[in-house]
Amino acid sequence: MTIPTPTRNDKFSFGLWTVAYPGRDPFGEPTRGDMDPIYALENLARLGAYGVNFHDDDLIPFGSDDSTRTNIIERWKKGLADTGLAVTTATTNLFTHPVFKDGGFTSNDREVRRFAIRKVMRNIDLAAELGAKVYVCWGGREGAESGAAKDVAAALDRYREAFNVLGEFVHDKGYDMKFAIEPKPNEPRGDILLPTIGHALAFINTLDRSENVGVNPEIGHEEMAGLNAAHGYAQAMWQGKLFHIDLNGQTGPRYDQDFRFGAGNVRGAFWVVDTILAGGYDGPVHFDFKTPRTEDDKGVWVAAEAQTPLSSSVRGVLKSKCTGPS
Ligand SMILES: [Mn+2]
Repeated sequence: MTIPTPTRNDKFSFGLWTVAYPGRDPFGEPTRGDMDPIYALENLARLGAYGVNFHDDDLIPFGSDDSTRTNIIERWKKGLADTGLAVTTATTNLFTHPVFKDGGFTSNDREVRRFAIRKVMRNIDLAAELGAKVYVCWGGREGAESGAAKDVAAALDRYREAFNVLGEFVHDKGYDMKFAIEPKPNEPRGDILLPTIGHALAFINTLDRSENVGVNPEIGHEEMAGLNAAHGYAQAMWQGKLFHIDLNGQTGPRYDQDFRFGAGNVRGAFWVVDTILAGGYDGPVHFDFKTPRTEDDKGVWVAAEAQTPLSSSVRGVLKSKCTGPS
């Protein structure tokens, strides 16, 4: 079987953080230097990628002054124009800075909750300007390690309030943009709120503008909880809520491995591709993985390139066999 060469029509997209990841892990310092974001764009375009996405702080270091921010954004826009890459989604880093140690939207500190919402709004404005149609929200710090550290009902009230405020914001601004919640069961918190696709779907039903909020499931996050990722994707589609996808690899219930797509549970990966194609998903085919801790960026591009064949091949198989519910 010939391995297809990726083209823009395949709609492959990559997080800026996936290739610019310097190889830091909880026990080890970075193994590579920082990567220039424009260099990342050029290489992704060379590999046949369609789009890219980013956390605010991936592009603009936290605390940058306004003129620095403007200069970075102008350079980024030029890089996008030169490479032809689309900005498919954007998201907010509400987890790295110590101010978010107890979460953003659900922090027990009101000042932190307000700051988190403001940080998201600022990046939504940029995302809209760059043409992103989906805004991803991963609540990585919205949780606790101790049973008494967070009143879950109060935290969910606050989580809902944040989405209601942001939903009004997007509506008032007239942006053509939807939200996609990314569930995860744990890590970096001991337990994270909205831990699975099912929890997120139930929560979304309580929002004022629920029609504008869906999910962005990550294969590895579902498999960390021992769940069948394809079944979760299928239910999200069945409810009209699969707004974006994060493809990667995971070997069963353990830490969040973020392997390249196709590594780990390859049969599970096959069934995810089958499910989303049979269900008619036509959004970006997005990879959210961590490249291995190689000593330079050569290995980064090998890993980036290595995951497109599975989704391309399955797509080809499905096209020829015409599968799916009839
Ligand atoms: Mn992950």
